[in-house]
Amino acid sequence: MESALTARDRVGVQDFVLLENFTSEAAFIENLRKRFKENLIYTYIGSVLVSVNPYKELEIYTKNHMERYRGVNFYEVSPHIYAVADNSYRSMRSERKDQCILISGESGAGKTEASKKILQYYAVTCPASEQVQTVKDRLLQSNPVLEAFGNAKTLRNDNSSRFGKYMDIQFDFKGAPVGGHIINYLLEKSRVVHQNHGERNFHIFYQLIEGGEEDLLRRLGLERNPQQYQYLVKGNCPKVSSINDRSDWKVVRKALSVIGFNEDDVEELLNIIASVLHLGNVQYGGEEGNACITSDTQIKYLARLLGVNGAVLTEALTHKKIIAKGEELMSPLNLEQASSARDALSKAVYGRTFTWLVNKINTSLTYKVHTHTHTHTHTLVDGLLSSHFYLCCSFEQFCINYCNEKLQQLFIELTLKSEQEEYEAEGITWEPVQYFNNKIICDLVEEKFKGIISILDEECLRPGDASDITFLEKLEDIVGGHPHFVTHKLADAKTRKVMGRDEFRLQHYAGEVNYNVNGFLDKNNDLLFRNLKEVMCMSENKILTQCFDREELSDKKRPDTAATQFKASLAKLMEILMSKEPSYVRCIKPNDSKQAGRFDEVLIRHQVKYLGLMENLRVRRAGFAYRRRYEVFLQRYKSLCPDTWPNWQGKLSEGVAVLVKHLGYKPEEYKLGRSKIFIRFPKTLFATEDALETRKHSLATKLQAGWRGYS
Ligand code: AOV
Repeated sequence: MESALTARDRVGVQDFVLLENFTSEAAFIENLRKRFKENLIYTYIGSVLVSVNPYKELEIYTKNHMERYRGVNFYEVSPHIYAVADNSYRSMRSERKDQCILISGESGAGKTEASKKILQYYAVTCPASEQVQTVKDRLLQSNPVLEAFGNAKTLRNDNSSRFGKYMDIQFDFKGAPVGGHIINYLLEKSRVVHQNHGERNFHIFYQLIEGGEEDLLRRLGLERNPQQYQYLVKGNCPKVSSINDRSDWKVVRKALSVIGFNEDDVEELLNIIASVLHLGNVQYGGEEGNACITSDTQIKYLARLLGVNGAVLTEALTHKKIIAKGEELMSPLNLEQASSARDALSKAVYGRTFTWLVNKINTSLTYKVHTHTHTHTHTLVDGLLSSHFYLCCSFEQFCINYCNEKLQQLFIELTLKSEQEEYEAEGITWEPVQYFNNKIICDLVEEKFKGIISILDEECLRPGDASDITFLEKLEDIVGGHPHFVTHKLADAKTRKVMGRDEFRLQHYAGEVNYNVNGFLDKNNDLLFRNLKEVMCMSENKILTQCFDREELSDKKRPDTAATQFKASLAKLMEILMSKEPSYVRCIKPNDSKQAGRFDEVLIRHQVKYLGLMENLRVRRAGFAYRRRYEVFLQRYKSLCPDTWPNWQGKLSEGVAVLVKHLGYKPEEYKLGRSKIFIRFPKTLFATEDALETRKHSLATKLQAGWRGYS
């Protein structure tokens, strides 16, 4: 039998708080490596779960595994995503407090998979009536639909979510899931019209083209060849070995019907998807710089599929309506303006349809019976800080990194808060911990009037010569002196070498990121020419009539900019999360080549840093490495003391006191709280674990000897 000591040598510790040298990043990574080699992809930092993507199917998600984690304490079984799901569920039921599970990590680290595992766990283990079964099915089936429309193949992940997602599941008093709600954030709309080399557009386009039935494609005017479509050829990557578009199409079609989409809904939805492809193929030519559409083939399809007038659409795709001296005039667009108007329309149509889709799913998940409910929330905010810091980031990445900065702030605040609360609840003196508060960076981005978003908005609203470069200059004027901000002009000679003149650099909590201001104004404005909006408002497509509201045309007020909308939705998200009890899953990507078994230390060290794991561990270890409820501690170790074995009759806390005294714990090594024992150093606990192992070993030997005696 392997002793506890050698097992620990081989597979590492299952909770980082038990690392002797807990401030050493090298020791942290070594522990992760040992476990990864043994296919132990999960490790705790206290109650935070760290997960390393194995890039291969592991036999750890069976029904048996689910059963093993049901109702079991965190530390009795090896770390697992099911333990987090189960604990969170039980806290919700026993403490009647809303819960949330926050899953973070960079692209391809395993967030989506983690959230699916949690959903599956609930689908299998929670009680179910017939009505509940429908909700469970719909919750599960919402995934393939959202993935078809919101995920795409990127260089970093073949199935990358290109939007942030927050999912809420409501449970009734019996603990059965009875409803759900999804909020989507910041879909990467630019992907609809452009993809980088080696990347694809959203899956649904390829699924439809590869899997769509013959007469469906005929009706939509589509050919079964993605290479025919301008919006699908930019990345030069129509096929992906890990993706089967044809079979995924079937899955999505089925999922749509489970969720409650009728044939009409599906038809209108596909009309839109096909329209976007036709729009992409609208080509411009023209004399004297005025754009005109070279062939009306696409317009004919568009008119039919969108239910709009072809001539009006053609005009809107080549002209801009301006109001001069109270009169409306149509001013022709040049080639470049016309192409960008067309692309803006495609992005708007796709983006709004996606939001419609999410709302439609939400309607199907709406909880209809009014009884007392407890909400259990899962949050997945996708696309954490790019690990390629040297690459220059765009407006979208700026928003995502701002979101990560906020989530990190929440994480630090809540971890510290819960530590502090636990110490107080247990009557143990709290020892304050020093940590980096990233509020200063959040303020730099979001502060009213003086923050980057405000400055950007102001440039977007300013008539005249406002441009991306004037925005950069304004930044230099207003936040130039901020310790976390620098530009080429303001930088020292060394930094200047790695910065372009059209970039600014933010010192995020996790590292430095350069942002190229190119496109910031346009993307933040996110404007659609008025006449294109008018055409869409006239559409007879039932989905588009819900997406383009006529009121938008009469509204004189400018809609909020993209960054301001995002800031508001983030503030709302933070408020929701603050009101719940959080659990955390921190996902790590082991290598950039999506390979099983490869542990790329540089890449991992980087993630450990920007996920703030060392900081997290430091906070968790500030006082005591280990804490357990009295009954759990006593149950596990009572055999080591004759006075507590086999049945301790008195108070639990007294039993534990007797036990640790017998084990020779020194007063500075532990503290007894109201319901838990706190142990300061891992070595104390290891000595006890080893004693337990030795006892089991000698018992087993005795038993064997006895057995032989009888035979
Ligand atoms: P992400 O959600 O974190 O990226 P995913 O959850 O999509 O990453 O994971 C990427 C790929 O890694 C999956 O498609 C699986 O092939 C594999 N994978 C992840 N977790 C596991 C696991 N537990 N077991 C086996 N394979 C796994 V993004 O959505 O890009 O930010 O935007």
